[in-house]
Amino acid sequence: MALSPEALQSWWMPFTANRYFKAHPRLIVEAQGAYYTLADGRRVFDCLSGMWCTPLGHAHPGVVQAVQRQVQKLDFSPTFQIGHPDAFELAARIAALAGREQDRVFFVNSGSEAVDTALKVAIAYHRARGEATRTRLIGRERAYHGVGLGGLSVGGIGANRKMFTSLMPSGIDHLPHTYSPRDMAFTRGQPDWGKHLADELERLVALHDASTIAAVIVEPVQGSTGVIVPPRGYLERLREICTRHGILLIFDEVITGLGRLGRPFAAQYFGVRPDLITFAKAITNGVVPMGGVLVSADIYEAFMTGPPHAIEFFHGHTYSGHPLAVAAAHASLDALTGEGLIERAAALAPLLERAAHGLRGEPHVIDIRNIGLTAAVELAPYTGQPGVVALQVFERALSEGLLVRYAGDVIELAPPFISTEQQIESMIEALRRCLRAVPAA
Ligand code: PXG
Repeated sequence: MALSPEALQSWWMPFTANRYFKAHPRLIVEAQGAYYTLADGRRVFDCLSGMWCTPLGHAHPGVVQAVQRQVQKLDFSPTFQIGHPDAFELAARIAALAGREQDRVFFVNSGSEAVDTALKVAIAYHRARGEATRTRLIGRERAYHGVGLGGLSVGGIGANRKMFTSLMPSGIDHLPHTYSPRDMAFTRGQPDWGKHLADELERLVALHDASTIAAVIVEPVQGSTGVIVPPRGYLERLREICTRHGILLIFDEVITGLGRLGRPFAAQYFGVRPDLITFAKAITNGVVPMGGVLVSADIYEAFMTGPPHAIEFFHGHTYSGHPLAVAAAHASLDALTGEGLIERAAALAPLLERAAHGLRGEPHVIDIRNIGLTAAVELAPYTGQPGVVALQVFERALSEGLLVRYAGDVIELAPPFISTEQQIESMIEALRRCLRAVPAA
């Protein structure tokens, strides 16, 4: 099935080179397990689990049935001043999985909404406690926190930000990113170099004064800018500094949440306890949009003042806690926990590490990074043409039976947790063939 150029005209596609795409369309028509079927009938292995959101693979029978049943039973329920039972149970379940039973969970519909919600909670929390001067937010270079105005502001990707500076709140600052190829290229897991970069937060505290700072937000592993793994001791140090100065620490776990590192949340993997955790994507296996924020109980309690009939937090979305998303999330958690898939991700991680690092020395490759069940292969850009070598690998990969994702000149890999050892090895061998096939310049 091919669509005519006219048929492709109307959809202005997100984060896509629309003109190039419409001249070279690539269409997916079906998905099953770890594979997509393209419009021309080719089957391709899903190297990034959708966009980090389908660890169970596609069309998981438990999730499919749960959504089908739910749409017949309760297709929509308002959630302002009324609720439906399964959403309460889901919130408790997520908190328990995170080892944070006392936490509260605020449901939203995407990672971007989760981030903006977490930032609003942080600012409102300080105000509720009488520290209304704490409004400054600190993000990090190279961070991706979605496309909401809060997430853009704390984000650190210039191309995403530059058009919209007039819309961003003032009072934002950024920590340096932690990627230094000179000091960490080809590291397996966490680099030993770079813990000292957390001390930059002390510098920002000295500059702005702690009394003006509400929160620091970081992705424990920076995902969409190419799997940048935190240096050993770095997240721990950020936690210490935040605690010392009464600053909230937010982990944006939209990518790392629900098992990617082989533990339910990266906070557990690193043994660091942030005050708030955002999640999205894998919570419903990508089947129905959902996101959320885990909020520690003391933060929630700070809002619970005023008369009991008064709304405590003026925030929410029509689709917060949507019944279909809740059903998909319960079924996804049933599969993740019942089928031991988080443990499986942990068990596959060393294999992915070994296989991915086996690409060292292949053409174009200037770095390989990995942690949990994710890895990245960074390629030397063609002179003056950023992104073009990765685009060529991406296109070549489709004919080698792989759907890879690239950002800049980094190939990101995050296979589904249901992958077999054989599939992961084949994915890397196919990628090796692509690297060899793509011309040098
Ligand atoms: N925070 C983080 C850490 C993310 O990675 C978002 C927020 C925004 O989520 P929504 O649901 O609003 O898109 C993200 C999204 C990639 C890739 O190729 C990564 C994302 C989205 C699409 C592609 O790595 N991350």
